Amino acid sequence: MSDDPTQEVKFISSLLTPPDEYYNRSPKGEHYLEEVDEAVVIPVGKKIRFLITANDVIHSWWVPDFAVKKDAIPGFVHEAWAVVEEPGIYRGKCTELCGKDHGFMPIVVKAVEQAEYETWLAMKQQEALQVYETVGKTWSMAELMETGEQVYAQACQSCHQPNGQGIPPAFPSLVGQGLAIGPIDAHIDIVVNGKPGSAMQAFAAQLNPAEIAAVVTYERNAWGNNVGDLVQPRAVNALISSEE
Ligand code: HEC
Ligand SMILES: [Cu+2]
Repeated sequence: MSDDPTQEVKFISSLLTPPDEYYNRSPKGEHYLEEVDEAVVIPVGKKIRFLITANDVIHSWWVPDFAVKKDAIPGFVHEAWAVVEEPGIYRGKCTELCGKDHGFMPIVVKAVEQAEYETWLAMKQQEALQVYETVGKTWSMAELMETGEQVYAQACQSCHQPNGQGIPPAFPSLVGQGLAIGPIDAHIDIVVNGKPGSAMQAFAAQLNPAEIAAVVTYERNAWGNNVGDLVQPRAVNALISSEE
């Protein structure tokens, strides 16, 4: 991101186009499959170095306006550079036939004046600090349950259902059986890492450690599970950091 490592910020840039558009249930928007929730922000007029890799299969990072097209390969770091003169939104996409979701991997780069870049950077650093503080503090059972309920509603109930009973056999019930009342480490692990080869995805990138701790606590104590234990965010954070 820059030659000053203290500027380091982390974010995930995900496809913004709603499924209704690609399943033809609603009209397609102007930037259909070329829009993301978090653009890569860079300053104009500076030589920007991109370091490109992958964590699953081979992709390729292609932004035609920058004349950059580089394979993104697990275990390798490729580099490219560009100087962007004009502020604006630059769109690209994955250009390697990487798998079934290949057509759903847009790249959006937002080039801005240096001052705007610095504002963005300060905002991202502030966000990171907030997560850091939230993760570091000791949470009460009530706080974990409240946040856990929200996280569950947003990220889990589409499969496991609002009452936790799932839709067996496709989506297992979390009530009175299995990991939700079983060993706590294995329970955290399946939420953090998912279950490869099943619809249970890894949530480590999508939820922060506090959200994961809260949703695990919620599952263990909602719907009559009443296991009575709780998970602190810092324990989840330690687990994730030890795996990196
Ligand atoms: C897209 C559907 C889907 C979503 C969303 C989902 N899960 Fe799952 N979940 C599954 C499936 C399928 C399994 C069974 C995996 C297997 O064992 O093959 C599973 C398994 C589990 C298990 C282990 C159950 C057991 O006793 O073996 C837990 C715990 C769990 N999910 C928690 C969550 C939490 C917490 C969330 C939200 C943060 C979540 N899941 C979101 C589909 C989903
Ligand atoms: Cu790809």
